Amino acid sequence: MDPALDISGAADALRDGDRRVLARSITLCESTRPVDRRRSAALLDAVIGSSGSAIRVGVSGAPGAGKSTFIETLGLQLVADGMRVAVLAVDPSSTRTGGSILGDKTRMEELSRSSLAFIRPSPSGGTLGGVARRTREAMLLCEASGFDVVVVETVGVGQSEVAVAGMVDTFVLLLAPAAGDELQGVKRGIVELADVIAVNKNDGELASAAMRTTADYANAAHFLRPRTNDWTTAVLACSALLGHGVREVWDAILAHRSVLLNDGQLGERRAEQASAWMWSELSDSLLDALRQDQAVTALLAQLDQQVRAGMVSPTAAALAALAAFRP
Ligand SMILES: Nc1nc2c(ncn2[C@@H]2O[C@H](COP(=O)(O)OP(=O)(O)O)[C@@H](O)[C@H]2O)c(=O)[nH]1
Ligand SMILES: [Mg+2]
Repeated sequence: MDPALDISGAADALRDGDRRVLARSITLCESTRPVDRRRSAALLDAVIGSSGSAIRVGVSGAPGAGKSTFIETLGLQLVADGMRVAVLAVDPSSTRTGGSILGDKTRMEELSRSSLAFIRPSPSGGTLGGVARRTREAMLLCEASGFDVVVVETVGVGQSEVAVAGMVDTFVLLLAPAAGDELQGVKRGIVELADVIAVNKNDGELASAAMRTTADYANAAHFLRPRTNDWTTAVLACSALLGHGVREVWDAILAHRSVLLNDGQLGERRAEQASAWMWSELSDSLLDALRQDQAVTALLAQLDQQVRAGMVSPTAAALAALAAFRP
């Protein structure tokens, strides 16, 4: 816990753009201790009215596709325009490596030196659900402290991409050029989530493969059913390394945003996301409470044995555990 962080003072400091308080507030949100959860909920509640104004962008793609490089190049272009850019990572795999990809200081070094940028790596440890929740909360905190753009980077593990698509306005899928005609190991469902597809590494020896991949996806885009009305998934080639085409990807993000804004789709999307967040928060909290109930956990240990032995059906066991739960 961070007892020195006074909640109403922190809310004011956040709105004044205090970076240290922003970092500490995110740390508070990462804590799973019940007392910290209540404090972070109070803080989020205090700043919710100042949130919501940022352009929320998700960037997904297989490891090595160039997401970090792309976000740094884009971020540098945006801060050069005077925009404030926050970068968050959703990387549940960082539990395995003990450090997140973004945490590696060789990444986004240049962007992190900008006074207009804020880069926050994924917390190590925790489930995807936990990491996703922390990222949503961090996003609100960044917005409250005045960031114009929040970019969320995710690693390519299917589920985290779905989680990120569920918290941003525009979801960008970043692909590396495919060798030959092989379609990449990107699941169709993920491609369908994409509002913008960017084929990266359109440079040097990879340029012709990048152009082929771009053409393949541009063809495929006509058969996709985009999540946004009146929008066809944009497919572009870029080189994050050289900075070519990155501005055009940003323009596509803005074009998608203006379609969303046109007829209230942005508000609808965000309302859906906020509602889904509440329900998942509720089910997580309920499960936590259930697991902390000693009578229930004792009963569940017995039931688990009986379920494994085929003596009790899983359905009956779950109902019995619920019936014993008296919070
Ligand atoms: N040729 C080329 N290499 C790139 C480009 N973007 C990234 N890379 C390289 O691809 C590797 C993975 O990049 P990184 O940004 O860490 O990918 P991430 O895992 O998706 O975040 C690094 O060696 C980068 O230098 C690009 O536009 N062109
Ligand atoms: Mg990365």
